[in-house]
Amino acid sequence: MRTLLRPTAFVDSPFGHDGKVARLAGGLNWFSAVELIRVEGRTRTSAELVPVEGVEARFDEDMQTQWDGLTGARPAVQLGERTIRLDQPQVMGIINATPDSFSDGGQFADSGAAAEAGASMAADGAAIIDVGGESTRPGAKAVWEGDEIGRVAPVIRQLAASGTAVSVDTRKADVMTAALEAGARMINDVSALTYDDRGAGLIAAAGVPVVLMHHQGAPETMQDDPRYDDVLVEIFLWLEERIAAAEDAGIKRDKILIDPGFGFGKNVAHNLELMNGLAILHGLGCPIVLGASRKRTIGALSGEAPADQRLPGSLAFALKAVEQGAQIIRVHDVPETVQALRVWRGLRDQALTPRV
Ligand code: 9MG
Repeated sequence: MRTLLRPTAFVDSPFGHDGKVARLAGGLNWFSAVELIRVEGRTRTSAELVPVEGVEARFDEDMQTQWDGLTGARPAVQLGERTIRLDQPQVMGIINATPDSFSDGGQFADSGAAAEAGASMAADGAAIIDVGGESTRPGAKAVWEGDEIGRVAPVIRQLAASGTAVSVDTRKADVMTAALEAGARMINDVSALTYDDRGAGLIAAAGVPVVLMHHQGAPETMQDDPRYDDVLVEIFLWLEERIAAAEDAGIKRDKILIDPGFGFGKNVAHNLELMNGLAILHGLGCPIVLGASRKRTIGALSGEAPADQRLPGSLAFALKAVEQGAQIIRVHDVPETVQALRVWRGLRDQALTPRV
């Protein structure tokens, strides 16, 4: 049996709450209560809501480690020359260099157009541009490595040459190698290094940050009736195992980012529960990346709005994610998201400014 810690009851500011609130992951959010979720195997057996004040007296070693993760500051991540601060939310812009539809962020005439779109996202305030050459939408088919490299490498080369911080969205070691050679300085692997067993070693050797994303099933079939006993608990435990596997392969913990994989083997109810409880993942001590932009759950909640009309829903999820302390938000619509997050940031800064 073990107990997982889910921060909740967020408060505007710590003023006047000495010892009764804690700061979430060194960011802009403070919480006043913790849900203690007792777990046997992968199943929740009970839950208890307790105030932050005095909670540490109840901790065993495992809970203390989670608490240190929940409340410790996240150091900046380094993408080559670029330092990305994680004490405030950042935006990762999506460039899909796929011959796919607009809904997946693709449909660029050529690599030059894709690189220009990426550069424009960076100018609009995206800290990182994530370049992918294989669609991982539900039902998508795998792409041959050679084709994927041909799609992403020229875009990455151009973007990196202009000084942009670039990550590559791929599951394949050969694509990772080609992308790093072209100038990518981060790997975003939706398989969390389960697809290609050569990935972990090469990432360790390159010393670049990696995003480990939760998923259930393969993209081809992942939306065929996904099931969980407890979505939050299972994602937490799964990511914990993937972090341990990455560390065993030589990847330094401070190079690991985690992502709950919104929509990857999850139905609408799973995605909503995940967003409401996202902050539990800070207990793993790694920065959180979250991508809900234009995803199907938004359509399901809005009369089946098509993907290119899901900006308002995407913004709602982006704001929810930063309320839960997510550090990096992966989006298609960069200027709109940057503006929404700047307004959110202004509100937080105001609440955190002491009155004299
Ligand atoms: C490639 N890709 C598509 N959706 C994603 C998500 O939610 N997170 C990350 N990290 N990558 C994604």
